[in-house]
Amino acid sequence: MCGRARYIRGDANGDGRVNITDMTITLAFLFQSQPAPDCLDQFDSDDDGKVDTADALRIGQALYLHGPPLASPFPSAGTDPTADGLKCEVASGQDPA
Ligand SMILES: [Ca+2]
Ligand SMILES: [Ca+2]
Ligand SMILES: [Ca+2]
Repeated sequence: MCGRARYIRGDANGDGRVNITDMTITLAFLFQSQPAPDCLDQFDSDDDGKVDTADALRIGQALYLHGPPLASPFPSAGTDPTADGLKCEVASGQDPA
């Protein structure tokens, strides 16, 4: 089901923090054909329903250039408030809570 899993926006590697590593992982996913994560919404930093280079830049803006914080769910985990085509599923065996 789309949008049901809990995640932190921008937290591409799912370690509970959003930092430069997540920028790197987002770019690696885009340009180095890294496998898609269970939750693509994590990569959608600007919440426009697409994953592209703007999402990696958006993390940098929020963290280092005093840009506005990322859209909800951030900085705490939650569900996507805006419906889009990105899949966000919790891997089997994982508790979404
Ligand atoms: Ca992270
Ligand atoms: Ca985006
Ligand atoms: Ca969304």
